[in-house]
Amino acid sequence: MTNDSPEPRSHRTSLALPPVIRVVDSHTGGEPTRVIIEHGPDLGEGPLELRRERFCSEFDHFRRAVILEPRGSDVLVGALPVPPHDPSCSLGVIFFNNAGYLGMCGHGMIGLLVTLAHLGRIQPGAHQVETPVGIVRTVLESRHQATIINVPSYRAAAGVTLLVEGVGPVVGDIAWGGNWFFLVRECGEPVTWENLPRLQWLADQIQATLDRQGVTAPGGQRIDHVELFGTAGDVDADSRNFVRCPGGAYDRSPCGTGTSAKLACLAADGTLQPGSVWRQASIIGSVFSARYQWSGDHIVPEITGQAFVTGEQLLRFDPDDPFQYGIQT
Ligand code: PYC
Repeated sequence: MTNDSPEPRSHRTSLALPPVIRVVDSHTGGEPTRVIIEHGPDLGEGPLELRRERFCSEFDHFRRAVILEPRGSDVLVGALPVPPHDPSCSLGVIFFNNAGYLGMCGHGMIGLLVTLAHLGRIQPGAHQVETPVGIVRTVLESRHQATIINVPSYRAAAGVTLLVEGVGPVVGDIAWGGNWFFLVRECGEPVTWENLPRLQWLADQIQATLDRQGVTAPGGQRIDHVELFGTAGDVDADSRNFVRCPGGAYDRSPCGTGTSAKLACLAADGTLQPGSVWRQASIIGSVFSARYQWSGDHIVPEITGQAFVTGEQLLRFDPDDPFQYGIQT
């Protein structure tokens, strides 16, 4: 380092990374997924929630190396396929991003299926996939299209008022769709591409307020996704959303788990009947088609979307590279 160079935001550790990791990248409605194909960490056996904890406690350097810049980005979601614990499943998967680990990931699941089909590892038809938050039934419908029958989803609280600094009262619902969401139906802002900076700012403020005021989901779990809704505008859809993900980036897709949480709210309000189609547009105009069925006091959401493979590569990790573990933010 020269005197005028800042301390690099590198991660100082002696933890080992393989020299190369093979990945396939795709996007689902604009939101990228990176599937680890070879040389991922060996998380051993056992329930997926325990293997996710092991990923976090023993291999978090792997997550950072694969997801953070310069090899990845804040928008990217990683998918590590693992052997299932539940014998009814053909596959398990753990999703991760720039901030940590996800319960489920709807766009990521569609990306995973399309990627595995691209590699010739699965054929069109039904595939049952285990995640740390439950089993997701899936149907690969074509080379690019899949439907996921998500984990049971529900609304935990309706009409929660947050006093957001610089904004005032913001009313939202708290719902589970495989991750926890704070959903704001009337956010007082146009939910349009042109208004992106303002939506990002508002969602940041809402997330900060949830954290500061200790507003949590049942059991004290952190609500780490914020979802703002508006009219669909010129897109053929019922609604358009802006979804802030846990690491601060916004979801380019309509967010599979966020759409599941939305369906749970619509079902609880009685404004969407079981089996009726809800078309959810994202802030960039991509659309998921969704419906639900009741199962006791939860709903079972069904989300259909399209994904496309964008690249296949070997990520390289050189021990001499100060940024082999990613640029720390
Ligand atoms: O599609 O469920 C989803 C998702 C979660 C975070 C990013 N995408």
